[in-house]
Amino acid sequence: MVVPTPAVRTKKTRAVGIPTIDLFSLNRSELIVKACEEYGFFKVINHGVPREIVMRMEEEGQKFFSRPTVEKQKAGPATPFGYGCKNIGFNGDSGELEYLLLHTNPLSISERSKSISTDPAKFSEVSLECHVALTNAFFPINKMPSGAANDYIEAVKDLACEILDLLGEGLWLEDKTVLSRLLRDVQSDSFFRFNHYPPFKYGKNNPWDPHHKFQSSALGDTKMVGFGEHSDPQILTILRSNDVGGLQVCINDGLWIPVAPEPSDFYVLVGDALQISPLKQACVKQAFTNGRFSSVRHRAMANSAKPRLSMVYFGAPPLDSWISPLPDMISPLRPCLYRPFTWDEFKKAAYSLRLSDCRLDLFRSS
Ligand code: GA4
Repeated sequence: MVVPTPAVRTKKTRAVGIPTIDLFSLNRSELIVKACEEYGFFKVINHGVPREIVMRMEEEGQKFFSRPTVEKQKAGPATPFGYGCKNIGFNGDSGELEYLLLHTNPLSISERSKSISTDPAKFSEVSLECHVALTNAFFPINKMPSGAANDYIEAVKDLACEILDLLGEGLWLEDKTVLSRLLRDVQSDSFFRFNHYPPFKYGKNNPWDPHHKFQSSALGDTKMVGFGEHSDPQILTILRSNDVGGLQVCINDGLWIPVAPEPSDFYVLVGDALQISPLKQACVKQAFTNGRFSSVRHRAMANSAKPRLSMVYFGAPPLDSWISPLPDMISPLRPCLYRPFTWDEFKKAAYSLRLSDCRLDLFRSS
């Protein structure tokens, strides 16, 4: 059952509602495919993630961000993992937020750091030790009930995998689990991000005073950008926020739609890699979307009187996975749009560009 959220009128006076997909509904797989095609974005309800797991994670995040700056900085700077404040990525992007970025698979980091961490300035990776230190900084062992972060990450990973399997069903793929297997792979390069957008207050002594950073939004009024416009490079993003608004998605022709905060539900975002759809070279019969789905451009505004917390899981394949459209998605009417490349290659390109750049254009077939 698709339940549109309150409609927002576009310039063309067409009602636009963000699709809500009930994971108990019988036609959920078709609805997920439709939502991915039309919006690249939807909300899931009846998702099965226990509320206690979500609340415990939120509490841990609140505790972490309410610590003194010097303490939080011990888990930084974000290169890209760790605690970051205002700086996003390596190319000068910034936003009105602080965050904690973690790899969900520390073992895979330790393996990788052996091979590619020789140039940390370019594409830095934290070592396993650093990751453990970081996680402990976030959740000190003696205070943590029982791995709040791990429980949360496992639960949202399962949700992402369920959605990808339903997508596989809706696309009539021969192998419905081809995408979810990439996220479940022990080498999966998935991330978890905790964002904290501090309350918007004016004042000389407020380190977050943004008076010089106002930007005009597409809606015509002035807003402060918490996290600038971008698409996520990964396959699928699962986002949950507290009850404070700020997220906006770009639905069509540059129209930005505010997304209502729904602390009990999750929002799902199609990433760049799903726009093409990845698979390991060894698998030959899976489907690819070859541009059938579009990754959704989104941003977060940070002008609420209350702090906004968002917890975001980015489901990604292992670094050596190949990303290229499969024959099923290619036809004379729909020629192959992208050249094949690995997730590693794509991620490096993403990190060498600015946040709002359209990195997929670099990989279009000529
Ligand atoms: C966007 C999605 C994830 O938050 C992220 C971001 C990453 C970062 O914050 O370090 C990037 C951004 C994101 C895309 C382009 C590059 C890399 C900042 C940036 C300018 C963790 C990711 O994987 O890509």
